[in-house]
Amino acid sequence: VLGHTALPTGLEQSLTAQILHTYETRLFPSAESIEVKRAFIEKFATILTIEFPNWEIDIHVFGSSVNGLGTSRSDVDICLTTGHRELENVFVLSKALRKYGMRTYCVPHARVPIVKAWDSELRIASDINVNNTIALHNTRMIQTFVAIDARVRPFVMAIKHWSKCRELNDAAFGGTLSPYAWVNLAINFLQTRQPPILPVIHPPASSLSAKDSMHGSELNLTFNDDIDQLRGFGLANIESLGYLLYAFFRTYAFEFDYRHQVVSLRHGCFLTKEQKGWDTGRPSRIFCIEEPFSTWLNLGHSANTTSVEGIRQEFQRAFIILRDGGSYDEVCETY
Ligand code: 3AT
Ligand code: MG
Repeated sequence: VLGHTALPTGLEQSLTAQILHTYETRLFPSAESIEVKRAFIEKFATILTIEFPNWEIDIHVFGSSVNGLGTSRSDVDICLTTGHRELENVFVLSKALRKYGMRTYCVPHARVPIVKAWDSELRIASDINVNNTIALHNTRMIQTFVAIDARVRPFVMAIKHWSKCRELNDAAFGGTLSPYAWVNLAINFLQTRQPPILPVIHPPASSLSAKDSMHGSELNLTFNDDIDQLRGFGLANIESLGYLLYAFFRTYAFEFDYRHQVVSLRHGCFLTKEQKGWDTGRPSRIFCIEEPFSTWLNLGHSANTTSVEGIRQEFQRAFIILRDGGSYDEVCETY
């Protein structure tokens, strides 16, 4: 009963306008913030040349400051590549940054060890890893999706913003989902519209099973990144941003089968937990979102049964507010 009511045309148009207004006035990064990020990267590069004068170190910026989904307040995600593996010890980099007044915090034992740095002069935060290049590929993948259809950027940013306002985007400490996991849900949703707004850009898989893909051959990092060919793919679909957001909440409030399904951007559909060998009842496999390249990783691993129930209630809350004519601002009300 709750699930299938359409949004009246007036509400849909008004919601679309509200999303675009928030996007243009609060989410789209300001020119100053882009300049601050540029200045930070320049300063960071200078520090590296002074502190490690004879080492060849390349700086790659990834994540939301380059994938088109960042706000003025987003941090700068940096990956350093170097043959000097001493630098993979995050404390070495941390010590160097501290000499220049940056506050740092090391996370050495994570799957991807990082230094978290805060530059109090430029007032900007940065996460830095060394020689972990995998995220450079998914950043390029997101850039590709963003370039295909004009709705992608405001739609995904509207979801990221809502998840942040409702405190649903803290995988490390909140037991919810990372911003990257939310981006995967949003893109997969646009792939599963009828007709689709976004295409599948990864090559067809030989095996879906998590076990096989992990122990199989090399990680397949290729995908179709021919933006000129892909642009305009979604034009046969004329759904508005307002409708899409409403339908997104409805899908995850009432339609997605959390017990059995897996969100897969790689395949542009929902897989089953059984297909992936994820039907083991493990507490890290309640909400299943397949990482598009490292397909054995569940991006929803941080959410347990209780937090998935909480996230689901948030989807229902958002859906009900919109169905009853409430605004996007109301949906994003902070605690
Ligand atoms: P903010 O705008 O900073 O909130 P973001 O899009 O930069 O969000 P994250 O901070 O979650 O996203 O992560 C930064 C990038 O790191 C995004 C993605 O390229 C990569 N990344 C994050 N989590 C994973 C993961 N589990 N596997 C692979 N890549 C990841
Ligand atoms: Mg980031």
